[in-house]
Amino acid sequence: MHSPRSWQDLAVFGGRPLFNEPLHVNKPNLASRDRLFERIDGMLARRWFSDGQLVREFEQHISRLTGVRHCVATCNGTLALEIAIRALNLTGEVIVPSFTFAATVQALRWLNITPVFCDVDPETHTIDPGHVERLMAPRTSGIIAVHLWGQPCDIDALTAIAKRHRLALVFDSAHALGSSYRGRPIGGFGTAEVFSFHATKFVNTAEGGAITTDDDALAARLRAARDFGFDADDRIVGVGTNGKMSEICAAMGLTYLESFDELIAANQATYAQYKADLADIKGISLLPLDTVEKCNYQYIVTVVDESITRISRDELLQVLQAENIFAKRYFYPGCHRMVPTAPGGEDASERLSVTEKLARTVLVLPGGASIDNREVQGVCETLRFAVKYGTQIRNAFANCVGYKNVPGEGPGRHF
Ligand code: T4K
Repeated sequence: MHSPRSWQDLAVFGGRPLFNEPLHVNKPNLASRDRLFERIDGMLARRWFSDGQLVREFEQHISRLTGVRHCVATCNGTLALEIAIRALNLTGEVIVPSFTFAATVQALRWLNITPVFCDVDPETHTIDPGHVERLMAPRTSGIIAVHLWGQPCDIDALTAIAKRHRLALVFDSAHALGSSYRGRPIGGFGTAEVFSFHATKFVNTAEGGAITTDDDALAARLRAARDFGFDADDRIVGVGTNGKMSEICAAMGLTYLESFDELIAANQATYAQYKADLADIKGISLLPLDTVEKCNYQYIVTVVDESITRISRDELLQVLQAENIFAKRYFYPGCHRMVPTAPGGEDASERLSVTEKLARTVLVLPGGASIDNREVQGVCETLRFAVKYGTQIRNAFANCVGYKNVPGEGPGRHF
């Protein structure tokens, strides 16, 4: 790793990149290979590859961790959302934040349900309960709230609204395994909660998901729906799909769960180092996390204030990418820009003003347990340097002087 001497040395202007290998957001961390291979050996010996002993063990572990009676593991988080939405008979319109990963909204659209876009809180980036209340309409059948970046929503307010309007309340908890709300683990709130165990999550099954709930009847419907509609007696009891988790995925998940505390501690150390290293960069603020509640610290979320940095989030992203630092502008440009005709998409600048602003300013940096101190330092030094020479870099971009355009994520990739 080397540092540029002048802004013209930045890789975006043709200099040597700071990192030889790409530094990704949430590169998968690693748990014990030996334990994983032991489990895979057992699986091979049993000749049982899908929805078997390891999946049941994984479900029990998640149930214990989240303090709920039922965990229904699935092949990914998006399918888990779809199964939950269908099992809850959601129809018509569902209120959902626009500032979320595409999956939350696409799951609704896949089922021909209209997403009604809600704004988020500027401090926590989670759904604004006051706006939820204002969006209630005769066709509203439910609310899907997202514990974004692992931070719990205002669960009390949302629960009260859902109760008052007799609506299903589903939490998309894809980011929030290991987080807590008022001392209770995320997983046991609302009608159901949905997790993702994608490779980029700190507990991962390569691809995987789960639904947690304390509702026995709902759990039975979810289990049947994930298995072509078959119940435990092999009778078709409803519409179903194939959403089962494979044994090899459960083997991975169980192995990561064994390192749960260490992985969170490593994530927290990464977050702490970013906090220290970013502190003196004016205009780039790290999203503060609740220090009383538990959190998994998986996402390193910053907000760029261009009026201070004099260089925009997108320009910073170009500088970083050229250095092989693949930061991300989650969740640009906001899901409402994907479905402009859905209610809430029109007049977006007024109705979804916080979402619009966050979509323009949020920059997620490489984090997690597999990034080391030196790499964090390199990311922060690059940002510090780019902000220091923000005006020059911006002018050079405008004049296209020696500017090497970086083929990165095209606009719209993240909705
Ligand atoms: N709800 C919410 C709120 C979610 O954020 C998500 C998923 C879901 C629901 C749905 O859950 P799943 O159906 O995915 O289980 C990523 C993830 O693919 C996605 O799971 C996640 N949210 C989202 C926030 O991020 P992308 O579009 O950023 O691209 P991806 O997965 O190709 O790469 C992400 C980064 O990780 C890159 O920087 C490359 C790196 N990477 C990726 C993989 C797969 C690795 O280093 N190794 C890998 O194996 O979506």
